[in-house]
Amino acid sequence: MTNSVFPKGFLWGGATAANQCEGAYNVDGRGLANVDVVPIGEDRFPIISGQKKMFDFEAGYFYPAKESIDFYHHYKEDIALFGEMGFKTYRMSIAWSRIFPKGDELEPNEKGLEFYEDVFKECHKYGIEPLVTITHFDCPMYLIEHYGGWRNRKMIEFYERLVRTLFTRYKGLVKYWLTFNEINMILHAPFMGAGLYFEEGENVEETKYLAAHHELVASALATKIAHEVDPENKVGCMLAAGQYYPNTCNPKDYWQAMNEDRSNYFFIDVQARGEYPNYAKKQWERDGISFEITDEDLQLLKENTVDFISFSYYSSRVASADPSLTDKTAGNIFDSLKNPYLEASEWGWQIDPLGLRITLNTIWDRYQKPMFIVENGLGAVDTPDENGYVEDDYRIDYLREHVKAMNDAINVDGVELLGYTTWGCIDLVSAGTGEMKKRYGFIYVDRDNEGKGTLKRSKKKSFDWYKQVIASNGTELD
Ligand code: P53
Repeated sequence: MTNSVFPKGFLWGGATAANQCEGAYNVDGRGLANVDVVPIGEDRFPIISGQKKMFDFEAGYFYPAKESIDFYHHYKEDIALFGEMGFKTYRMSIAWSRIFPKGDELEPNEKGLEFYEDVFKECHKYGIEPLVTITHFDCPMYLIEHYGGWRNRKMIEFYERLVRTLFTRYKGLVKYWLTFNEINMILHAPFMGAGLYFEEGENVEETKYLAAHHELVASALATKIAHEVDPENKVGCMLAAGQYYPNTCNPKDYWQAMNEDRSNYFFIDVQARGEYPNYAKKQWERDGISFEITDEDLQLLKENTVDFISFSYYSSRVASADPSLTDKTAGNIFDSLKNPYLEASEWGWQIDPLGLRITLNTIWDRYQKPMFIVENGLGAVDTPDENGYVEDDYRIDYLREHVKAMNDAINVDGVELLGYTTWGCIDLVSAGTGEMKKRYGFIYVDRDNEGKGTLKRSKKKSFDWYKQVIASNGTELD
C-alpha cells in the first residue's frame, strides 16, 4: 500500500434499506409491498425469484420485514450512533408504499413523506449527507396484483409520480440519489427486483428484459426530472458488482467470464452510455426476444445518463465453459464456481479484497464516470457478551483489507471514487436469507431469526475502529 490519502470530502458512511430495517410495515398508512411477504426459510428463494407465488402473508411462515429492527421508531437513536462514528453520509432507501400505499394514487401519503423528512433532518444535525436509494427491491403489492409489476409499461408513470414527489419535497435536504438498487438483480431475483411472478408458459427471459427496459427508462426519466428540479442533484445507477474470473486460461473460459460480466454490465452500459449495447441486441435476436422500445424511450436513455456509478461489492466470481464443473459457491444469488485461492465467510461468500480493486478498475476503464461503493461488508455470526459487546475482529479485518484495496485503486491506479458506505452499518435482516443472525453491523441489535429480542442497540469493537478510520480519513486502519 502506498501513502493512504483519500480525497478531501470523501464520503465515508454506512448503508441500509427500508425493508430490511424499518419494520412498522402497516403503520401510518403504509401499503403492503413485495418485500413484506417474503418469509425466512426454504421457500424464500423460490418466492424472490418469481417461481412460487406469495402475494400476502400465509399461516406457518415468519416474515422478518414486518418488524425488522424497527428503525421506524428508533431512527433518532440510530442516526445519533452514526453521527458518533463520524459518518459523512448515510445510504438509506424509501419504502415506496409509505409514499404511495397502493402505488397508483394521484396524491401521496403525507405521513410517509413526513417520516423521511424527519430522517433527513436528523442526518443533517450530525453533518451527515443522505444518499437515497429510491427503490431498494420495493414494489407496492397493489401494483403487482393489478398491473403485473415492472412488466407493465404503466409502472414508468407510477415511478415518475413517486420521484417527482420525492425530488420536490426533499429539495435542499437530499442531493445524492440512486434510482434502482442492484438493477441487475432483476435477472436473478425478479420478484424482489421487479415484482415479477411468472405464470406458466410465460417467456421468462423476455419478460425479464421487458421489465428491465421499463426500469431503465424509468431510471433515465428520474435522472432527467432530478436535474430539472434541482441542478445540484446527482443521480447514480447501482450494480451488484464483482468481476468474473475465468476458471483457467482456456480461451473458452475467458469468453464465458466475459459473457457473464456482460450480462451484468449490460444495465450500466445503458445507464452510463445511453444505448443498448450491440451484444445484447444480437443476443435478443438469436433468442427470439422482442418487446416494444419506442423512439421516445431511446431518446430518454440517450439524453439522461447517470452522474455517477455506484455498486455493491462482496466478492469476485468464477466462470467456466465446462458445464461438468459443479463446485459452486454456496448461498449466493450469483452463479460462481468456488475459487480455490480464496477464503469464504460462514455463508460461503468468498473474500477477495484485490477483486474490489480489479472491479473498480474495470468499471473505471469501461465508463470513466465517478464511482461510489455503496455496499461492502462481512455477514457473520456475532456472539455478544452480557453488555451486548462483540469482539468482531473478523469484520475489522475484512473491512481493513477492502479499504486498502480501495486506497490502491485511488492512489496507485487513479480511479475516481466519491465514497464508501459499508452494508448494514447497523445489524438488519438479510435480503438473501431473511436471517437476523447474518450480521454486518458496527452496531449490534438484540433480535434473532425468530423475531425475539429487546431490539436494544450496542456498539461492537468495529464501531470504534470505523470511527478512527473516518476521523483519520482512511489513514489509520489498525
Ligand atoms: P445478504 C446477493 C448477492 C449480492 C448482493 O446480502 C445481494 C444479494 C442478495 O442477497 O444483495 C445486496 O443480506 C443487497 C442488500 C443485501 C446485501 O447485498 O443476503 O443490496 O439488500 O442485504 C447483502 O447477506
